[in-house]
Amino acid sequence: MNSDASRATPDFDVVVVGAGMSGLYLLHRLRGLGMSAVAVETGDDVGGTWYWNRYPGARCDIQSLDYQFKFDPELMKDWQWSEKYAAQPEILRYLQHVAERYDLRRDIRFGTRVDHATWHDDEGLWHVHTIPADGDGEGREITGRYYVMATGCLSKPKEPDIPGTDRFEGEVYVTGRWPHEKVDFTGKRVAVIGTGSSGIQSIPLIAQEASEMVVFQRTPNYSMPAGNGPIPDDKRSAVEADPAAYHEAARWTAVGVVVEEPTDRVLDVDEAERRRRFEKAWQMGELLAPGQQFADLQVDADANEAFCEFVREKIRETVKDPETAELLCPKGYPFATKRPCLDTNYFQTFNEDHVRLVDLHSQPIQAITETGIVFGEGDRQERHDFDAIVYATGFDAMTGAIVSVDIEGRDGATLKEKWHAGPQTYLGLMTAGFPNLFMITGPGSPSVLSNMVVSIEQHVEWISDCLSDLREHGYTRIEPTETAEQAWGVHVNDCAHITLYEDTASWYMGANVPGKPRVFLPYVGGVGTYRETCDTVREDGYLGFRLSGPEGEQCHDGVVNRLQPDVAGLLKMMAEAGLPSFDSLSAPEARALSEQLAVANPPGPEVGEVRDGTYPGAAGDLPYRLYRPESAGPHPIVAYFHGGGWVLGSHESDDAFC
Ligand code: NA7
Repeated sequence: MNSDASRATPDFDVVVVGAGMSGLYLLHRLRGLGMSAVAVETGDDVGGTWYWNRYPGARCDIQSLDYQFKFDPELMKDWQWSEKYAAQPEILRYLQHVAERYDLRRDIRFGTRVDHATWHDDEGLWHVHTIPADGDGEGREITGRYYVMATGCLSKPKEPDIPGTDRFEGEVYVTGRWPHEKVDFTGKRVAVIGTGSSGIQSIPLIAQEASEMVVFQRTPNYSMPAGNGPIPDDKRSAVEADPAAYHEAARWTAVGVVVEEPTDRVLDVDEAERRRRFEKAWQMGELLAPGQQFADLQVDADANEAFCEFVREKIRETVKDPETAELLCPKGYPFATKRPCLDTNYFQTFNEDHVRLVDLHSQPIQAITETGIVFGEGDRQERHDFDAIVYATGFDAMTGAIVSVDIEGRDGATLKEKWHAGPQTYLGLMTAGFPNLFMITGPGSPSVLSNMVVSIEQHVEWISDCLSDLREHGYTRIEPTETAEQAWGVHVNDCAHITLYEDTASWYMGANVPGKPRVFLPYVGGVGTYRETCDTVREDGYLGFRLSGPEGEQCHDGVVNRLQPDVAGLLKMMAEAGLPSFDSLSAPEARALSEQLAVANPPGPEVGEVRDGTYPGAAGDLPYRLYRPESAGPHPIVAYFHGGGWVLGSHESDDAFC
């Protein structure tokens, strides 16, 4: 490391990209630490997601009281939310209020885009090149010791991937780049392409104005009624009883919202009880409601399918035309492995005479023309003229906004090249080879699988604490080690492997963008566990990071998460239940405890035959148990060896699994 590094004087301690929630809070924190910072923002005001997504019906789908900053109790006191799920204009007003309350706009360069950013290793500084967002005017360069991408996870709309999009001569709208003035669809023939959250929220409202609407659906989505309205009493009283305790509890939950965490499994309860709970979840109007009824929806395909079928029944009950209802029923992928939605009258909209659903699997779009859309093949080909086309086709999620800026790290390596097969990060916060570059809610962190505000606050606080620590100890550079980064990647994948997520073509997997590598992008281990991990890294002398500065260098290399996630989960549960840890027991005691725990295991599925026997081994007879399916053989054989040595349990304790 070059000791000149710290001596070069940057324009700012920190250059931040983005003035959405992350950028705003980061500016506030850095100011509190006495660090100089500037944020560069393409939009002409603050708000990020809530600045751009102004389409009709845009609103949060985590309850407003949870979807707000908690870092300042005074801020919480002086803002009253009007609805259970606040609409975009209200959330934008809130973020404008935050900007005003903390006088943040003076540190933001609006209407400015970062074009490229280059790390100068000799100076230990980032050179950030900006251009006017409208392309009109000179580029400028800002230098900063630290560079933070606060660019949001769903901020770069997906490039159009339908032939002819630029030919259409009518009105064109993209949900993620909606005009600032109201769009009037009255009396117009409108096409909406895409049925993710943005489509599902906007379709019912656009349909109220349009004379004719055609919805082009590629994948039907699981959506539940939002039940929007005034703030529910139970939520208000839970928060108001002790706001500090409520929000502190949320920070340690799996998703960043205080919810009940059940232990029951779907198929362990009888049909009537299952339906009662599914119905309760449906009526709650919350994305997290199904997971508050049962513990295994995200890990057991049969359990998940039971809930999927319940949702399909609801759709069939709601949509009058059976053919349309069937097309709207999501099939072939588990609930919540694509982002599920909350809606207001989405399925009901298809009962309107002027609304039609086109299933793109049976009638794919052939081309967009000057006047409309040609879809279907052969004798099912149709040509339909429209006055307006709305693209609700989603985003290049989690990595799109980061790699759309040319970021060049040490030795001329670019982030785009480094991430060509998928993002590699340590904790979703930093990436090796790019010193002093931070990401807020980056890939490999809980981000989109959580209440974003809780995750944003956690990242902003970790990064600002880190910068403060570096300053205090005279360090001017920080970078993760290859070892730590690689191990974190393995851990992120290990966690994803025990869920149902990876089998679904979703934007969580990068599958919505042609050519994007199929990698599970967020961290599914949970917000609380992740927070604990980040805290451990810091307390452990920045484990897995290399720090350096004029006074020297420190590298506490290592791996923060060595255990398989399911093993870690079991050990955590045991600790929470007050059980002794295995390493404190003798082998017979540990075996006895293991047998005792196995008693609580539910029975396995019915099989044709279970037979016990013994098999001659070198050291005497070995017991075996044979499970034979009921169907006629010959069957493939799976041998499950319950190993020797220091092994807990036996074939009996793993009976359900076998
Ligand atoms: P999403 O959830 O990515 O939804 C995009 C929708 O557009 C989805 O139904 C896509 O189908 C569809 N799509 C994308 N490209 C095409 C093409 N080429 N042709 C037809 N249909 C297409 O984005 P949203 O903006 O709705 O929501 C993003 C998040 O914002 C949301 O999850 C919440 O977190 C808030 P697909 O499913 O890929 O087959």
